[in-house]
Amino acid sequence: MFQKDGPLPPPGGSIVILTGAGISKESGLETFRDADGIWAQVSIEEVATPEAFARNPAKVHAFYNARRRGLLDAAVQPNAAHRALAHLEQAWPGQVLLVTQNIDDLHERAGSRALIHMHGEILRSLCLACGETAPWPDDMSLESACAACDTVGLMRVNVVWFGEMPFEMERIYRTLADCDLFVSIGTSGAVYPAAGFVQEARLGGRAHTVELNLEPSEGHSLFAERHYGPASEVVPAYVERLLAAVA
Ligand code: BV8
Repeated sequence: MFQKDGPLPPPGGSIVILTGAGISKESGLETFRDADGIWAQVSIEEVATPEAFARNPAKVHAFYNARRRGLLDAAVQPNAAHRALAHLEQAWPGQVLLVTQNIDDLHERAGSRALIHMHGEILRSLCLACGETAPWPDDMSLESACAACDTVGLMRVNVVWFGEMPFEMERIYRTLADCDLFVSIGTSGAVYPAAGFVQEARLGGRAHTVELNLEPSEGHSLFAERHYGPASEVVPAYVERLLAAVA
């Protein structure tokens, strides 16, 4: 009963979209919790917490250096799902805010502009000495120096680890409370606070909630409408239905 097409937002209505690793899978990037995912190869406690970085920074640098190089491989390109969301932002006669848990830059490369990287960006650095962030496409190590303050050995990748506060939460919660449509794409609904956004949207009282995923997420029962399949198929199809209503 939930797989059938649901109501559409009013033309000019506000849309909030949340994406996770599943939207980048068909671009060749690994997810986290699929059987062949990242957390099947290495544990969160070893590479994705501030304690892990304090304990063994070289191991954490190596983990992110490998993922950064993977992202910069010419074979990794935005797919039809990334492109459909960028098109929606341009063609929809209302606000579209894209909140991604992903630390890749595939949404930007597809053309999305109204975008929040709530878990940060693997292609940016953060200096623990002066707090500056900057583009960082290369490997990072304990020998890396900050371009702003020249300090060596206190550079980290500008991502949000477990136990750290995601970015722009105030703005995200405000936009969720006022939206007419909340769409969750390619996420297992395992990580908070992102996994709670569907509840925040529902509490706002107006939002229709849609899950577009390969399979039901942990929070699937909280969504009023659900469509399952590869993102490169279900996302363009859903965007087409939204835009047909305002053509
Ligand atoms: C915080 C950046 C508080 C780094 C990441 C118990 C209960 C509730 C919460 C907690 C708890 N214990 C601990 C917590 C808090 C913790 C948490 O939620 N832990 C979980 C494990 C229980 N959360 C935090 O620590 C967060 N911070 O709570 O701070 C706070 C309060 C005050 C002051 C200070 C702090 C921070 C969480 C952010 C951690 N960083 N990433 C990096 O990337 O290396 S999280 C990581 O998981 C990624 O960001 C990822 O995006 C995120 C979620 O994963 P998904 O994107 O959903 O990916 P996943 O593989 O899980 O799922 C993929 C989905 O795609 C699947 O459903 C699959 O079916 C689907 N799919 C696959 N292929 C396709 C597809 N869909 C479509 N098409 C396909 N082709």
